[in-house]
Amino acid sequence: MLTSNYVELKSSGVYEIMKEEMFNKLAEAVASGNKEKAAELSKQALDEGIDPQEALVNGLARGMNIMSDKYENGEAFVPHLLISSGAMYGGMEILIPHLKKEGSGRPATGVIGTIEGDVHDIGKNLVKTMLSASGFNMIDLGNDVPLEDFVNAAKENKADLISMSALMTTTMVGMEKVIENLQEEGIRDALIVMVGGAPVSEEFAEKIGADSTHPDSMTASDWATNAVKKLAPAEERWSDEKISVGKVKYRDILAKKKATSEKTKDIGLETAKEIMDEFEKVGVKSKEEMTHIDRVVSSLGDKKVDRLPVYPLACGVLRKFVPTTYRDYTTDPEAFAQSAYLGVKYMDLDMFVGLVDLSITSSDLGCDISIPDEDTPASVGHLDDYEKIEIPEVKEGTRIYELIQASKLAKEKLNKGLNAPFVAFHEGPLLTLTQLMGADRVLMDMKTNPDVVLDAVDKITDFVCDISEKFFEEDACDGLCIDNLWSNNVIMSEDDYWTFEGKFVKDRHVPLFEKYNQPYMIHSCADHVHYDTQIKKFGTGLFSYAYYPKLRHKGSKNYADLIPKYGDMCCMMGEVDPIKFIDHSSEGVQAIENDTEELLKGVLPVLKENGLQSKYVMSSGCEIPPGGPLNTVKAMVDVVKKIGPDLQKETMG
Ligand code: B12
Repeated sequence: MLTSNYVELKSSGVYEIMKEEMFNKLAEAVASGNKEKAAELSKQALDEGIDPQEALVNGLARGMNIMSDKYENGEAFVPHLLISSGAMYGGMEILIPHLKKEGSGRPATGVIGTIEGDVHDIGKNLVKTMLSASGFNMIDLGNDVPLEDFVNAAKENKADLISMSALMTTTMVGMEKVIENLQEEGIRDALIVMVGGAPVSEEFAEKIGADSTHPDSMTASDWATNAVKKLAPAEERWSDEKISVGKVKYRDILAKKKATSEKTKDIGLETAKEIMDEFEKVGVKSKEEMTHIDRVVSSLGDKKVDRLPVYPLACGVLRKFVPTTYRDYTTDPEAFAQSAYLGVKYMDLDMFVGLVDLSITSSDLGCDISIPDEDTPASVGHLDDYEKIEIPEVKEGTRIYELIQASKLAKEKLNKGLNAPFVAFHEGPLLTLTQLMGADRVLMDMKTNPDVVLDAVDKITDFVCDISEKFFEEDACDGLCIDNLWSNNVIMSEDDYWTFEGKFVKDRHVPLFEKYNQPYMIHSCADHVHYDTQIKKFGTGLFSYAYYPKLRHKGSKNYADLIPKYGDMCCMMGEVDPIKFIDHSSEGVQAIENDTEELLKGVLPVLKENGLQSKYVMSSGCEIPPGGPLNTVKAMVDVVKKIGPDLQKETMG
């Protein structure tokens, strides 16, 4: 009966209209993030005889594309995308078994993950969603994925695609190794390799032998969908014969590569040694008019200075002067304090910011942490239930207490030995919560379960306030800087930020700084920061920011925007690209020198035009990669010391 109705309907044209309506409803269910509706409509579509492939592509996936477009235009944010992706998967669960049954062929299979050493997975998850929306069967290996797992998963599943993400310059290199492993195994040509993440450029992708890279998840999935269509059938690509040919094909290339590759050397250690040797020979080159501490304090208050202060955010990388491992830097107060002391001494830095890693507070709240010997610790085992969050006392035995003691030691050493200020550092409430529960989960729960998230932020704000208070009570710092990472347009709207962190900070955290007569200091290395909230509403005294020129059209701001707008109330600190510090060649050093000079020459006149004289700290916008070299860091300091005093006099009189 039903079938005969459809035959009639199909021939009448009404069916086309009905189908179109169904696709619109499916798209709408996904775009509005309604999982139940998406599943219900998918069932209905099947009942009505609509081709599941069409329902997926023209309905569910279209909804996801609508949201992805909105995200790119700044009209939707990551929480919306995550909820829409949940709705899409809800519908897909219903449709997919029928796709297979109806013999629409084996769906293209993709292996996806974030590379070893890297826990950034928000972008990777979006790429996975868009590929799934395009019909790929995605095998998600998660984040911090051991390199061999990509190859093994590709083999096991006779994959058509490998999609790797890296958000850090230090982990990007892992992608090249995966490609080499594929070549070694003879399966490089059996699949397509796509790499991506903020630092990945087209040149880099080409250099490591990937097939492509794309700046966003939508273009990535469009490209991959077309690319897999051009592949030969899987049985052919994955045949023993092809694999043997593949092994031979890449043997010579790999042998050459191995022969020419530099011996693995510790560039941090080498450059530290060079700097120390030079220091022992000549000491600190120039005798300056002001002490570090006077210069920094004067700058914060816009008083007269001999030159602007300079502090590229070199934190963990300074351990190479001791030398000590990253593990010791994070767990042993002596090693931490000595790294700060020797770094400031040998590099003549104007201050030190005590950033250790971003998982200290979540660790004390019960999250499992991995602490590698030579890399930044990361939160790995999240809590399964918000209700389990219990606020510990800030006392001996907690990681944060250890950090307070380490900071106290570093402060004493810097103040007494070098006349330099020590700025302590810890995570803000929302960063603590995302590290504890997982970022995707919290961002999604903000929309689906806001009260639970608000309760958790509320509790954690108490903890964050206790920590700051302890820093002040124990006199463990000259200033305290808070990482308010999530306050930006890449992740959430200014309204959401205000609801889920801003008002807690304003009402409870900022007053504590006022009580101790301390300026509220913020670090956020994200792009498109919500500065009005972060600076105007909080009354912030120092803001350490990164600048992303490529994203200027989307609202990434530099000193020319920031000083006129916020210079009267807040000292800005940025913006030389931290990633550039990794290139220790003479060209790399030259690039840092040029960027520093350009920034200094740009900032000073803008300060002057705005009636200011010194309210800016020359810095790097984010942490200098801890596995990187130190000669580039030194280059930045030396330029400011060399040209800073004359420029200051010329401009300010
Ligand atoms: C959020 C964030 C975090 C969160 C991550 C939470 C999570 N679960 O992902 C947390 C707090 C955990 C974190 C930790 C750290 N971070 Co972080 N972090 C960021 C931040 C602010 C945003 C990243 C993000 O999610 N962007 C939004 C998503 C949607 O964009 P995306 O990832 O770029 O993805 C898009 C595209 O790139 C593309 N894409 C992504 N993958 C792929 C793959 C393929 C194949 C293709 C084609 C395309 C593609 O499509 C996506 C969607 O459109 C960036 C700054 C920035 N703006 O990038 C710093 C940043 C990445 N972090 C940085 C650093 C230094 C760290 C830490 C080392 C800090 C520390 N000292 O502890 C640790 C690293 C720990 C570790 N071992 O990994 C640096 C890295 C610098 C460097 N050396 O290269 C950055 C660049 C900040 C900076 N300016 O310096 N971080």
